[in-house]
Amino acid sequence: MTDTIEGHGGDLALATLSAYGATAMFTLSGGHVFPLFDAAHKTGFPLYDVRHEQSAVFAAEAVAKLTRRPGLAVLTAGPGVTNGVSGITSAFFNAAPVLVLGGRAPQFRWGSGSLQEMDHVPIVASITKHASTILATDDVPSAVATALTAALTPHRGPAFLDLPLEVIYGSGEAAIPTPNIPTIEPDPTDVAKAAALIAAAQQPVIIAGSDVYASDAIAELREAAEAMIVPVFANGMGRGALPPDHRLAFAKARRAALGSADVVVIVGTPLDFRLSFGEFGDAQLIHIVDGPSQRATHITPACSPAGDLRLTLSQIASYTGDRVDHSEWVEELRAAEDAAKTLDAETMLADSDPIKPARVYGELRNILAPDAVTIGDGGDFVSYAGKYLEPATPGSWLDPGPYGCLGTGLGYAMGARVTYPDRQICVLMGDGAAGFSLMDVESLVRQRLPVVMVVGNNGIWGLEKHPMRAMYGYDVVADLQSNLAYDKVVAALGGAGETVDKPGDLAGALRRAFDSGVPYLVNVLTDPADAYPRSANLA
Ligand SMILES: Cc1ncc(C[n+]2csc(CCOP(=O)(O)OP(=O)(O)O)c2C)c(N)n1
Ligand SMILES: [Mg+2]
Repeated sequence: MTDTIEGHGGDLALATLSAYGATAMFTLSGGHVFPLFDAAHKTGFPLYDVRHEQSAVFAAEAVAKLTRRPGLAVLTAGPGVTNGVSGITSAFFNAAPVLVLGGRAPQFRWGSGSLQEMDHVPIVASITKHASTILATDDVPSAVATALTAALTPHRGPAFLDLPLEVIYGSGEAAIPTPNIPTIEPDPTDVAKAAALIAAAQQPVIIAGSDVYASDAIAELREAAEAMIVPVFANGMGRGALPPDHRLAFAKARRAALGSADVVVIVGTPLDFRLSFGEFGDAQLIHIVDGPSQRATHITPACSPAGDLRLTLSQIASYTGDRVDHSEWVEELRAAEDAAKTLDAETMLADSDPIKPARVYGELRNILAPDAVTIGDGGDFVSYAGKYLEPATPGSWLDPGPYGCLGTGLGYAMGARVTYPDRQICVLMGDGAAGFSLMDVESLVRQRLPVVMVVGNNGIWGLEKHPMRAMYGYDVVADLQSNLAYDKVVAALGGAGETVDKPGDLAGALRRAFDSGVPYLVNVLTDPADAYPRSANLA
């Protein structure tokens, strides 16, 4: 415990959040939460506002994912909180340590019909690691510390607290707790078994996911892969874990690798639909997770060490037993990887009319810096981004993850820009997805947060239209207006942009976008007939 401090509920909450490493507050105004604004205003704590509460939570989620520190969203009572529900769920699926503080109607006359009087806690209970109401101002620091500890303890996730009007406006006095986030030690027997299986494998593969970055275990992942000579693929925030030119870094040869692997090691990501639910033929499966709650229940791996990923991976790296030399396997996969890359390089040059999404990424790759943060929000257009962009820095790729919520784009962009004032921030949006958050360009312009938006404008909800046609032979409710000038929407909101309909004009437009220093939208008219080749859509 540190010194006792005095103040209103907002002061006590923010002082605790600062002690736990929070660095920015995202919000949309409401009288129920003014004391939190007052606390920020008095202390110079960075405060950003948005045009829809879901963007505030998405921004907090981006900060949490990028920085591994608490993201903070403050939502006013009732509709403020309910508008944030998709964002909270997204943080839950993505294990992002976000604290959402809600305003709340006064407790002392609960039931009398105060404005926006509703109990938020049951609504968010199933999508948070902790949700409760603070009933006394003196309790604010300990309650915030409890919620943040839950959020920051692996497996991470969001927490929710609401503060009744008299609690947030009332005065109190309490000590600010010292952060103490527990480390979960993996069972050494599980880790030894995993290491022995990898060492004895003929053709092992590692797939590393977001929790490797969230656990700050990138260096340990590399040490383990190098010590065992195992090819590494990555998804989510794990992308870029190994530099693209590393001998063991792979992206394209995944199908070949999983098709003939005898041991598959999945680290820091669930065995969900993105990883064929953990079913890899006859291969033995090792699932390394950051806490027991993440062990799969639908499949039984050969072993599943659960605990701090740094400890698990460094223990695997220091395995002292005999091991098979996997160099030949790595070289075989390298040949498959190179062949796939050559094919992709040709596709990315496509000089077609209308423009193919692949060409957009072919041009973007030449302009993005190695540490650029790229954000995907959309359907097919973003699937192509996943395929063609190669993040070179871990923690620089933000996708919506397994919750797949459209509309994260500008919230994530705000969080990324606030986190990295000097990096390129590039949001890739479908034209459908853009509709969910484009009004927040106004928030970005007003608060001087420049980002580049690239819209793949095919005039359809592509990822739904093509599958529906394939299923029924027709489609409904899958069209948008063609050739809309989304760049002019951005210009009207104080930013800038341009429309591109010829592949040869892409490079110039993208350069102007990054040079502009304002929110800038490159509206690329892409081919509506182009469908991302995918094998499964829903399950
Ligand atoms: C909030 C939300 N609503 C609906 C969906 C279902 N959905 C998934 S992809 C998609 C189409 C996206 O269209 P667009 O952003 O234009 O990208 P495109 O596929 O055309 O490239 C839809 C509607 C979703 N994932 N999230
Ligand atoms: Mg579209």
